[in-house]
Amino acid sequence: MRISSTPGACRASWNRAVAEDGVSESAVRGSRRATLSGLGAVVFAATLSTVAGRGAPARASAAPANVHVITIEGMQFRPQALTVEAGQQVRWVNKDPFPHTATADGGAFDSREIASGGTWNYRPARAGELGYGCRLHPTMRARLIVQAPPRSRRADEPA
Ligand SMILES: [Cu+2]
Repeated sequence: MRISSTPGACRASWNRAVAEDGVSESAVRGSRRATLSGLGAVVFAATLSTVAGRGAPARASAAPANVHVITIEGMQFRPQALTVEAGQQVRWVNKDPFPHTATADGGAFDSREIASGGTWNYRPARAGELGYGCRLHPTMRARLIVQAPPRSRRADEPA
């Protein structure tokens, strides 16, 4: 197959090949057409995988209904006070572009550094009110209130 010396020449002969319907160049035209459509398929596949790649993290970060999410954003824990039941899962999600920690006063829990975009999970075992903060930014304060599960439900759950 003949290779065109410049992109412009290549485009011009491609356009001519499409416009005309000559017989003499049909072999050349056929191979060019195959190459171009092959390239198109690659680009299309790449586009598809990009779309799929964007969709996947959104699905992965969507928390199940029984997980309580605390968002860390703008140097704040949101909500500032969260009430959960003992045994339920709490998830901190760091949306700031730098790390934070979720560290309980008295050491009941400590996330260590949660990277930007990262999460940390904690399942409080017993009832109580826990003040916590970020070790890196002392102004960041919040509370986690842990209640005992209702007596009826506790009877249903295995010990
Ligand atoms: Cu912080």
